[in-house]
Formats: sequence, structure tokens, C-alpha cells
Amino acid sequence: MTAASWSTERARRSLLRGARSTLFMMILAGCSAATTRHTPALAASRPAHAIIPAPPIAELSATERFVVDSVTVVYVDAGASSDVEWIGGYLSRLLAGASASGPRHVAPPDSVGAGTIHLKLSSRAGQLPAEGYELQVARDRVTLTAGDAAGLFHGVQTIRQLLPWAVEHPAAMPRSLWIPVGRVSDAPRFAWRGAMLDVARHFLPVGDVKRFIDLMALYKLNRLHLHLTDDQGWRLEIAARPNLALRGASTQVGGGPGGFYSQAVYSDIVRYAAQRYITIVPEIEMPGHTNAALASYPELNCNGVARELATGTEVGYSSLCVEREEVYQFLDVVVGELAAVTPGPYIHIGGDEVQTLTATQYRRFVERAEGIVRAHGKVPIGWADIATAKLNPATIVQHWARDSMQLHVARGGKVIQSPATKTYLDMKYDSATVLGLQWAARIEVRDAYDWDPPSSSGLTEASVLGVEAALWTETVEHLTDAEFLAFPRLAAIAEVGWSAAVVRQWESFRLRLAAHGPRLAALGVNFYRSPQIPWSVR
Ligand code: TNX
Repeated sequence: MTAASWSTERARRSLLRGARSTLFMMILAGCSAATTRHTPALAASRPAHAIIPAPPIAELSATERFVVDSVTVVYVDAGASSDVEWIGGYLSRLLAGASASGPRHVAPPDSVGAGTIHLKLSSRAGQLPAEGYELQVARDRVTLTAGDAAGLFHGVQTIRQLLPWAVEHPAAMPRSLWIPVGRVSDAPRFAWRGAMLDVARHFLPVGDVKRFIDLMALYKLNRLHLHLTDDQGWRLEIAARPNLALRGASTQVGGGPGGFYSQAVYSDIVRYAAQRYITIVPEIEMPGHTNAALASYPELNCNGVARELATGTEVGYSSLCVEREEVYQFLDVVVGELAAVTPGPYIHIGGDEVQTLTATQYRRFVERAEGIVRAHGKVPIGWADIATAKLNPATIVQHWARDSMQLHVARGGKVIQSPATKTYLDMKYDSATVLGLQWAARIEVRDAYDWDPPSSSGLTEASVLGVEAALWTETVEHLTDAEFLAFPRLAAIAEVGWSAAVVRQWESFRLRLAAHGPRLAALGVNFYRSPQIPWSVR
């Protein structure tokens, strides 16, 4: 044994001595091949799997395989719900083309035999963790069990990541597909694992949003926060206030044509996301960041005069006229229509960067806005600036910079962690990055990965609902720009949100991420080839 491998082995043994549970031993077994004596050093070892986010338990064979071939069939149980049927179809489509005939989605069998991938909801449903799953892979069959449909869907993403990257490549047919024999047992650390897309600064058409949703699903993210309004554009049709779409949506940063989602298109996005177990969290920003609304309706302004449209990137100058009752009537109409087309429980009210109101005016406004959202049956969320108001503890605040989240924690409220220095996907990677801003930080992949949502902010686990990465689009004109800034940092944030702290290790993550290079490339993702990732190690 070399000195290097001995010290790795010694470190491993002392970790194992300290481990309080078998779970921890599995983590070591699952995340690193350094558990074999012949591996010289952890950093150079090939990971036993490349699942992102890392599961707490993954025991996978390096040699034995379940082969996907022309007789492989995806099964769901007789009487399975339409959700489970849909997930079966999703997996079948993923595997289609693996051979000349391809696997089929067949339901309902009474018993499943060899060559099957069986998806089922457990009868112990209530006892399994939400969104978790158990995957058993034998040489002749695969069984995926979950307590809820979301868990089944996430388990399918794990199957996808265990398959060779060619599974992502529709042009690579016929393909040789297989899954390593073994077992994965998995569940998320946090309930909220989100991404935010700012479609206000630059509008993104519906097809781009759907593609972003598909990429989020690969990493088991479950919330898409749509920043629908800002100074430069209003992006959602409001039937009772048509000027918002006619005028407020007509431009964007830099003066381009902008755009908006009709309510039918918005509902289509909501449905598409829901099929992938992603809840849409719509944001109507208020009282600041409202120039597009102020340009559409004169009565929202204190002087009763509609403002000019804005296409620059300065912030803080605009506010609804908080002393006017028309403003609250307007918000009631907007929130009412939005609530009616939003099945998810949340509506985000923004609330950040208001520079033209007194502290008292601001607090009073936030309290009324919170009441309007509640009156329409939704849970309000706001940037943590809103925590200076007397909020209901069930309102959620989103931490981004030096803000007032601690006030909300003190009243027993929950926080979504989006610290700008870690999770702002619009920050440059390094000094050479052309796209993006750098007011908060430059964020390399390791910076996005190496932090802990509660302890980095001095919070307890119980007050953290989860994490969210924000993609502001002042510099993002096209989906390819968005992809470059989001990937691979969004995969890092996904692991921060999903994987237990004891599972997370940068050395393991960078090797697993390296294996995602060809997968992301096969998907056509314009991702950043960070020098921190050994992309050639597979
Ligand atoms: C701050 S974070 C903002 C956004 C900008 C972003 C740019 C927050 C609540 N407000 O309006 O787009 O910085 O990084």
C-alpha cells in the first residue's frame, strides 16, 4: 500500500469508526471507489456512480448489469393512477430506440417477470418519505418503489442517470443501454428545491421555459419561480387589465419586443411543470420594480400620469402609489386572476429594493399585499425585505442578501435560502465570463456547491424550507445564455437542496459532475466547462 493510499484508508477507517449509522457507511461506498484498497487517492478515483444529487444510499455493482434490449418492458400495476401511467410512459419514451422495437409501456400486469422495469407505489405509502424512492436493480429486473408519484418520478431520473449518457441522444439509435445491478435508497433533505427564471428583463418564450423545466427535472428540482413582472416588462395576460399585456409587455431590457404569456399558455406551463413534479411559483413584484405596470395604468401613479416604458437596468426608482385605493383594487384583480390559474399554493409578491417609500409606508403596503394574497387562498412569499412588516408566520420569506430574514425566523417563520453570493446564477463564474453581473460575487461551481443552507446563515434546519437559485436576466437574451449561466451551477444547488450534509463532498461531486458533461452535451445544453471539473475523467 502506498503512503497516499494508506492515509486515505486510515482517514476512511476513522470516518467509519465515527459513523453513527450504516447509512453513513453506504454514503462512502456509494460516492467513492476509494473504499477499495487499490485506489491510490480519492481525488483520482472514478466514482461508483454519477447520480446528482447524491443519494444517501447507493450500492452499485461495477460489473453486473441489467441490460435494456428489445424485450425490456416498463410495467405499472393494474389500476395504477394516471400519474403513475404517465411516469411509465415517460420512462418508455426515454428508452425508446434502445433497440429496433424498443420497450413498450404495458399495463396492467398481475405479475411481472424477467426483462421488466416495474414502477409501483408502495402500500406503505404513508411511511415512506415524501418524494423518496427505493430502486432495486437485479440482472433480470428492475423495481422502483415510492410512497408518492413525485418519488417515482425522481426515481426515474435516477434510472436515467444510471443509464449511459447515450440515452439522452435521440440520434444515437440503436443504443446499448444498461443499468448497474444494485440498490439506491433516496429522499430529499429539503422540501423546497427551486430555480427562479426572470422572464421580465428578457422574455423567454414558452418552449424555452419548458426546456428549462425538463433540465430542472433531471436534477430533482421541484419549484420553478417565475419572476413575471418588473420595470422592463409585464409578462402575464390579466383579462381585466388588458393594457398590462398590450403596453406593459411590449418591451424588455435593451428595447427588444418583449412578450407575454396568455393565461392559456401560462396554464400550459403549469401543467407541463406539474407532470414533472415541479410547482410553478408565480411572482408579481410590488410595490417596487413596477414601471411596466405604472406605464400601463395611470391610476397606479401618485400623479395620475402613466410613466414611459423602461428598457434600462437601474433599480429602486419605481413604486406603486401606496396611498391610493386604486392600487389595492388593481392588486386584488391581478392576484385574483393569477390565483385562479395557479393550482400551486404560493404567490410571490417580490417586495425588494424599494427606495421611494418611507419604512412605515412600505410596511403598511406589505401587510395589505399579504392580506390580498391570503384572501385569494394562497401562501404569500416575498424577498426577505418584507420581514420588517408584521407578517403572518405562515408567510414565507426568501433570503437574498443583507435583508431582514432573522425577523421572520424570530416569529417562527420559514426561509428559502437564495444567498446572492452562492445561488445567483446571473453572477459571472470568473473574471473571464462575458455574460452576467458581479455585484454580489463571482461564483465558480465550487462556490455554488460548498455551503450549507442553515449553518451558512446561522439558522437551524427547521427554519429553512429549502434553497432556490435565481437567474436574473439583465444580460441573458436567449435560452443558450440562460443555460450557460445555469449549468452546471444549478446541478450544484440541486445537490445542496436534496442531499444530506453528510453525503456532500466536493471531491465526489466534481467527479460525478464530470460524468454529466457528455450527458449535458447530448442534451444540447450550452454548459460552462468549468476548469474546476475534470471533464475528461469518466
Ligand atoms: C437584485 S435579488 C435584484 C434583482 C436584480 C438582481 C441582479 C432581488 C430581490 N433583486 O432585481 O435583477 O439583483 O443580480
